[in-house]
Amino acid sequence: MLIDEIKIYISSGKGGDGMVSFNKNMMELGPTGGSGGKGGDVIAEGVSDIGALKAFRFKKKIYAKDGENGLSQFRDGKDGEDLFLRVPVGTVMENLATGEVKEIKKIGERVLILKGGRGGKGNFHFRSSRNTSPKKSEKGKEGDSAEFYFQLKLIADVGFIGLPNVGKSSLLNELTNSKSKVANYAFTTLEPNLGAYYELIIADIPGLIAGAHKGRGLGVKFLKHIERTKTLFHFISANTENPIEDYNTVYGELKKHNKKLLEKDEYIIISKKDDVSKEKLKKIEKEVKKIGKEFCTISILEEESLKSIKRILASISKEKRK
Ligand SMILES: Nc1nc2c(ncn2[C@@H]2O[C@H](COP(=O)(O)OP(=O)(O)OP(=O)(O)O)[C@@H](O)[C@H]2O)c(=O)[nH]1
Ligand SMILES: [Mg+2]
Repeated sequence: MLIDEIKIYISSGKGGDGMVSFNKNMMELGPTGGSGGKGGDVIAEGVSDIGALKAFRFKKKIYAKDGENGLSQFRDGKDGEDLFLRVPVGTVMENLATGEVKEIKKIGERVLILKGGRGGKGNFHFRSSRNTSPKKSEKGKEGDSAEFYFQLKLIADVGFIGLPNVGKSSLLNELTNSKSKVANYAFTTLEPNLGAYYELIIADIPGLIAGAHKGRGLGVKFLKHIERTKTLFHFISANTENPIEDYNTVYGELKKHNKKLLEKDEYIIISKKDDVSKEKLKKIEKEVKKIGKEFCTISILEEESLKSIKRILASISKEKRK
């Protein structure tokens, strides 16, 4: 199961305390207390694995290492190691204590989540001409801690949407080296799959049905993943009885989930053209035309019709590069 949201308590490391100590050599009675090391930072790092949040599934709390205390003989404490959290690209991270929201947009991108506490100064740092043997040192600063909500919101260039069983995964597999499961029944795809078509990321979203926005079927869990998809390919099967109704069912779910979804560039893909007679196909195309959006008719069994999809993808690529 795709883990696409988690709540977790995170704490950065505490700074080490400064030391009070004096040179034991009677000839030179100076302060020698070293400073504490800095507490470890907590840093999120973007990875391509969309399932990476599952690593946190059973963790309730995570801590970066504390800095070590300063020692005598001018020895400073070691800094606490930084803690790296590997999260999928598209993860939005909210600090529930402050409301601050940060996100990871690129593979390899690093974002500071919580800064470690500063180390306290040892008494060596408090020497002066007036006070040559200070007994003062600082405590290390506490680390920061808060509960966080991490939510994966996929960033894809193209999202495949539609009712179940309309051939979304089949086309994804055809165009990319994704191995999305394909079968002749509803809800074959249980969680989004990503594929790369040259520089475009394509997301195949599980089938949507009426009531998805209220939690029917699987769709609602994934509607949020369409929010940050630039272009939608809206699939309608050529062997449907009522293409307009199919279209409106999915359109209605998008609208009820978030009206912004309707502002995306959208292409209608009439799939499985090989599965129906020429007459039926004509009729479907005539009806789909009434929706007033650009559409193309395909079969994954025909090289020629895949070319029309590839042309659309090429124009999206070109737009992206601009
Ligand atoms: N004849 C024909 N069958 C197709 C075509 N594309 C897909 N199919 C078949 O349609 C069925 C459903 O395909 P999927 O790709 O699993 O459909 P989906 O839209 O991903 O379905 P869900 O994951 O349930 O939402 C499978 O049996 C496919 O082999 C096509 O162009 N022509
Ligand atoms: Mg599928």
